[in-house]
Amino acid sequence: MTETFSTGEAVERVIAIGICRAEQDGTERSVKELGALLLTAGAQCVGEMIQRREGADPATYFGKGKLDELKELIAQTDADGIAADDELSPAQMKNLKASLGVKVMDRTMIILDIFAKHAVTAEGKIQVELAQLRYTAAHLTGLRASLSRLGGGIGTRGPGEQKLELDRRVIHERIGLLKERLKELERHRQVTRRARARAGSFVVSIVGYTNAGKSTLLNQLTNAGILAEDQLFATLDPTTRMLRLEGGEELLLTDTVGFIRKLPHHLVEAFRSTLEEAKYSDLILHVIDASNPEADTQMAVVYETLRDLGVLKDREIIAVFNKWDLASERRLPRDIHASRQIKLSAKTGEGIDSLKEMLRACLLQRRLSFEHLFPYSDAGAISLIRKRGTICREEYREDGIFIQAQVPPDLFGRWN
Ligand SMILES: Nc1nc2c(ncn2[C@@H]2O[C@H](COP(=O)(O)OP(=O)(O)OP(=O)(O)O)[C@@H](O)[C@H]2O)c(=O)[nH]1
Ligand SMILES: [Mg+2]
Repeated sequence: MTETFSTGEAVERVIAIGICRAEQDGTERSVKELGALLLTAGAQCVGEMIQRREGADPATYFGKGKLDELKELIAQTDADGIAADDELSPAQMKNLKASLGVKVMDRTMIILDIFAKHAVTAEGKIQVELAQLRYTAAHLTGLRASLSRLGGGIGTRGPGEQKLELDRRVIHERIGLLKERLKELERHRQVTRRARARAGSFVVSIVGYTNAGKSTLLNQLTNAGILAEDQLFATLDPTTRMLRLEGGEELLLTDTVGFIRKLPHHLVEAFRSTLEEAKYSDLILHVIDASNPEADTQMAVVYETLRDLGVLKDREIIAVFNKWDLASERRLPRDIHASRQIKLSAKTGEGIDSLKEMLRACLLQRRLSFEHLFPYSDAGAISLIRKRGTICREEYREDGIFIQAQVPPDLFGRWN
């Protein structure tokens, strides 16, 4: 993970806490991941604490005894705050603050904070702010009590470092306004999608767990120059680039926001149109960090999210086992949804050519054999076929130009 240097303000010292509800439920890893999220948000994770119990205490999250232990750890590590791995209720926030005397946060607040920091486009910023406002509206009493008097620092920053709004009336007005703006932007996105569909472009979406290497892969394939960093949620806004393959075929590749376990539902809602991008694609590249011991779980999280978004149905998927330069010794998990799989390193470029061949095979599979006699005056049609398909035979006959080609379905329909 990248080291974080603070500018001015002291780096907040936070303890990550979680509840283990059953043996091997992944809590330990999830709390570790929360530590990484804290680091990405600009804080320092100075300790971890997990309690085994059937469920969170509705009043205080941890049970009494564990809470005392936590108090001790706070004193020992000189922590400024705690972050729970589950979304806290307003009552839990209030009570924890009263009992511990430090800032109280949860996983959702940290993720929202990172999203706010990384949002670039107008749409991204609106989506984050909307998610944040909805979260705040649902936790208002808890947040008022649980944040420090000044109300600043991590977990409280909106896009553009704007401070968390805690006035209910202002929040609701703002939600209304942002929803309207977002609708407008979504309309634009639909227009772009329709234009792509009309142009018959072959559209490929890159999806995967955060930090799996999606942006690195798109950069490697298309020299896109997108920010790729050892950070969680480096990318929030969809970026689309064209890739021209060996045979001259073109396809559109889109890289977008990554997934994580417990992705806050307010974020999923606000980012729905961005996350759903994959719904409008012909093919999905599922990028997996094969070097991560958690690859199995991460893969399951990705599929769960895709299913929730209604993306999985009838979609062709290639499993891209990335970071192969670090993982060649590892046993690969099985991606049961993928029809093809490939191992590569987006960083070194090893295996990229094979992926391009695979993409080409998928694209050509969608093509249909086509024969037609074009009048000499219709040179435009032939150049279109050359651009979008592959011409296998071209004969200049007395009555016109005879073409035999492999073409995408929409061109096939045009002259048949
Ligand atoms: N060793 C190695 N590192 C890689 C490889 N691919 C990506 N990385 C590194 O993994 C980190 C994350 O890469 P990104 O491309 O930003 O990942 P992402 O999936 O776009 O992440 P988010 O946008 O945060 O969801 C970066 O530090 C990359 O340099 C690879 O094949 N091998
Ligand atoms: Mg990225």
